[in-house]
Amino acid sequence: MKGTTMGNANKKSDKSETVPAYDYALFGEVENRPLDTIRQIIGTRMTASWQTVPHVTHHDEVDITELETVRHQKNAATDADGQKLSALSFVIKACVSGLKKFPDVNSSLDVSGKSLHLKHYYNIGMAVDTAAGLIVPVLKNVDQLTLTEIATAAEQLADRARNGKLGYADAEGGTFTVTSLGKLGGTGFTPIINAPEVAILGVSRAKQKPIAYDGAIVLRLMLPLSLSYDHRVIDGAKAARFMGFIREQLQSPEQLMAD
Ligand code: CAO
Repeated sequence: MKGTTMGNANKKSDKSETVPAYDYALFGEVENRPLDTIRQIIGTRMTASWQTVPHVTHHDEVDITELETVRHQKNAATDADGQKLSALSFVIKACVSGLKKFPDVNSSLDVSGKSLHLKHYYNIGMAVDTAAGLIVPVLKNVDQLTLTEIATAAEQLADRARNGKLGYADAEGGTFTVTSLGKLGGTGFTPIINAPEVAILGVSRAKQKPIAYDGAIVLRLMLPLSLSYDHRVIDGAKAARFMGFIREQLQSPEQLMAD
């Protein structure tokens, strides 16, 4: 008798958690397109992360006026065959410095929920928009790379992702992810954490904005950043400190170029 009651309760709960099937053809013509494997994997991973990880997103803006000036100067001085520096390579380098200073952000929660796996390596997942859908290959050991090497590695990895040339190992071992919609626009978004990582940094489009600077209102180039984090592991204050550190790094671009 007890077993039957439990069974019914579970059945009820299953129903309430599922979006009901719908006959869309009742209202007009409908085409049914099967989802390819990548789309199905994206769906499964996103749902798992969204349903199991308590997400919070912290938004901020960084003044990258100086960063873009030094970057363009450096790129103009680089010959045609040389590697140009992308803005994203500065962001990735700043993140690695941040992960070293805030080790919890470079961790994963044990499945028991009772301990953290703190990783002493820095592998940055980079979301790439491809014809097949979103792919997140991983830049390995980024702490051992110069800014120019990060730019080269990111470009090559994105090219391989777009050309369907990635192997399974290319998407493994990430410790933190960066997702940039900068080229496409937007003032901010709430990225879904690439679990079991515990944080992801979203980059939106930099825009000239009037802001108070040295006692005057001036136009500065502001970059919106959005950090989604797993609140089981990272508290809001730590996320704000991590973001503040990233902001300081990006506002000292010469330092990022020198290291
Ligand atoms: N603000 C304004 N313009 C930006 C910008 C930003 N934050 N970031 C890039 N741009 C512009 C610049 O004009 C830049 O050219 P310069 O370097 O010469 O100034 C150009 O876009 C470069 O864009 P890119 O896309 O070729 O290269 P990238 O290094 O910025 O990004 C990659 C590489 C792979 C991250 C990107 O191509 C991509 O695929 N992004 C989509 C990721 C995605 O889908 N995320 C969503 C995940 S959640 O669904």
